[in-house]
Parts: sequence; C-alpha cells; structure tokens
Amino acid sequence: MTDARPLRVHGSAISYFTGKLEGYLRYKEIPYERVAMTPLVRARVGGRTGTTQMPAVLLPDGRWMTDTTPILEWLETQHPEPAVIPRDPLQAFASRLVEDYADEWLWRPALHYRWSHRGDALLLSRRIVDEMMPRVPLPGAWKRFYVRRRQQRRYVRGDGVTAATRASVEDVYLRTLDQLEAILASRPFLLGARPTLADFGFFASMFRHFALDPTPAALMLARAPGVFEWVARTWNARGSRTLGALAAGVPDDWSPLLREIGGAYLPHLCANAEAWKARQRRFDVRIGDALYRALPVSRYRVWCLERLRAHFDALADEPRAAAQRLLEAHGCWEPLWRVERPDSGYDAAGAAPFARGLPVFSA
Ligand SMILES: N[C@@H](CCC(=O)N[C@@H](CS)C(=O)NCC(=O)O)C(=O)O
Repeated sequence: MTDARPLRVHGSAISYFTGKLEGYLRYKEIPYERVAMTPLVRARVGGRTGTTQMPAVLLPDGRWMTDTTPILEWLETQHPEPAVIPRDPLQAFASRLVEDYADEWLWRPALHYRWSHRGDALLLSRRIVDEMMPRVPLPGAWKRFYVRRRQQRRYVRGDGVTAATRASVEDVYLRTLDQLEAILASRPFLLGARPTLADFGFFASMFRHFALDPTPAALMLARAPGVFEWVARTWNARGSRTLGALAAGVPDDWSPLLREIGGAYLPHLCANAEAWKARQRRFDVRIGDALYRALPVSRYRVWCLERLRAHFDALADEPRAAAQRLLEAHGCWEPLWRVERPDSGYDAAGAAPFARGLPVFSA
C-alpha cells in the first residue's frame, strides 16, 4: 500500500475491537484517524459495510473494511514487516486460534464487568454519550440511561449472564489474568520479544475494558500487575523499535490457554454451530459448571469455526501433524471437528474484510 494518507477508523475510544485495531496500527506505524461513531456516522457506515459494528475502516482509495480478524490479515499483506503472524506455520496456527478465542470468549466477561457494576456503568455510559451522542437532542441523563439499558439487555442478560452464571463469567477473567501473568513473567509478549496476533487478540478486552474500567482494572492491578504492564507495553510498541526474537514452537506456558479453548470455547462454538444448522435463534450450553441459557445464535461464530478449520487444513504435512498433536494434547482436536459441515454460508467468495459485514450477535 503506497498511499500514505491515514486510514479512517470509525469507532470509539472505549470500544473493545476499535482498541484491538488501534494497538495493531500503532505497532505497525500505519497512520490512522479515529472517527467517532455518532448516529449519523453509524448510518453512513451501515450503508457502506452492511453492519454498524465498530471498527469500520475507510481506506484512502474509498474501500471499506470490517471485522478486525480479516482486517489484520489483509493489512499484513500490505505491510509485511514486522510480521505479526509468525513465520513458523505451527506458531501462526496457534496464534490464530488464540486470537479468535480471545476476541470472542472474553467479550462476555468484559461486557459483564462494564455493565453489571453500577459505578462502571455510570462512568462508561457517560463516556459513550459524550463521545458518540453529544448532539442527540435529549437530556444527558436519559441518553445515559438508554445506553446502560441497551447494553445490559443485549450483552449481559441477553448473553446469558445471570445470578447462576455470574461467578463463572468472572472466573473466565480472573483465570485469564493468572494465565497471562504466568506467561508474561518470562517474556515481554505472549510469544517473545515482540507482539503477534495472540497479543492483539487479548489486547481487545484487556485494554479498552479490563485495564480501563474501574472494577476489572482494580482486580488487574492487584492480581496481575504484569498484565497491566503488558497492556501499556503493547500500546507503546512500535515495529521500528520493538524488535527481537520469538520463542521456538508453542511454549509450554500456553497450555492453560489451549486447555481453556478445548474445554470451553470450542464446545461453545460447536453448540452455536449445531443451533445454526437447526435454524434456532437461541441455544443453551453447559460450560463447566455454568448452564448458559438462551444465548443468541451467531452466524459469525459459525464462520469463526470454519475459518479455524480452514487454517488447519491449509498447513503443510509436517506442521499439520504437529498442530494435530498440540490440539489433541489440550482437548481441542475433537471439538474442532465435532460439528459436521457447519456451513455458515458467509463469505464463500473470500472477500473479507471487504465483504458485506456480519454482526457477531445475529443469526
Ligand atoms: N468481529 C468484529 C466485532 C466487532 C464488534 O462486535 N464491535 C462492537 C464494539 S467493540 C460493536 O460494534 N457492537 C455493536 C453494537 O453494540 O451496536 C471485529 O472483530 O471487528
């Protein structure tokens, strides 16, 4: 990409996936401007991309992109150095798996902490209204109340967080802090001396939610100061100076993350994919000791499962055998293939991130 004009990143200063993309763009030293998603901007973005999800990126040549996972993948082809997708095919596959897991599985705890805790909800609804709805001609208190109610209904109660599941949802966050803290005790980033896809996957929740929202930030400071430091390190990383080697292979200290993927995330993707095939709108799933009820079926997450399989299938013989051993050792192999033909029907032409966007929470 030779055009040096900045990308226009339509999103928000408090958004999970906008933060993920910004961390990546800063590391890659790709110039961008953030454009607040006011209702007018939102309507325009929706018309151009098919979804009002953020971030939505407008390229200098007039093309629009949505969905951070294929956006990063495409930007890597335009700005190959320094690569955030490891050159080693096994590491690349494992990084993609961890990116997808971190993107999707930490969403629920991130939204729960933000909207279930009153102090966090009051603060964040103010920030959202001030940034994105300043000119909506209604009293500020009404706008903030509307935002809190919408987010609680959609992303807390609507995503299965109840008195019965709340402790399990919070445990996902606390366990992740412990897992990352252990890894970061021996390396600056998850795979070595510079960030990779796995770092940017976790950066989504860890930066704009967990490190900045008061309740989870206090927990992070007390329990995992190494993670807090990594959040700042990732935000401050630059390809031109954050250099150095990656570890060899997939480090042993990734095992707890991989077991979580096999025991929780992939079974959840499978239940969602079965429900999609059965044309349900909602589904129940038991993960560990939590029974999540009436979760919205997500076509996007059927596509996530398909994409992980496609990345596996694309490996050459030797790394494919190594990836299979890794997946088997962590309980990921069986659930990766459990559902026969998930068939999301999304993006058959392989146009993502330039395809019509697909909202996460919608069948
Ligand atoms: N898979 C998408 C997810 C984007 C997403 O879910 N963004 C959230 C904000 S961080 C959003 O826009 N939600 C829509 C809404 O709340 O209306 C990505 O990676 O960009």
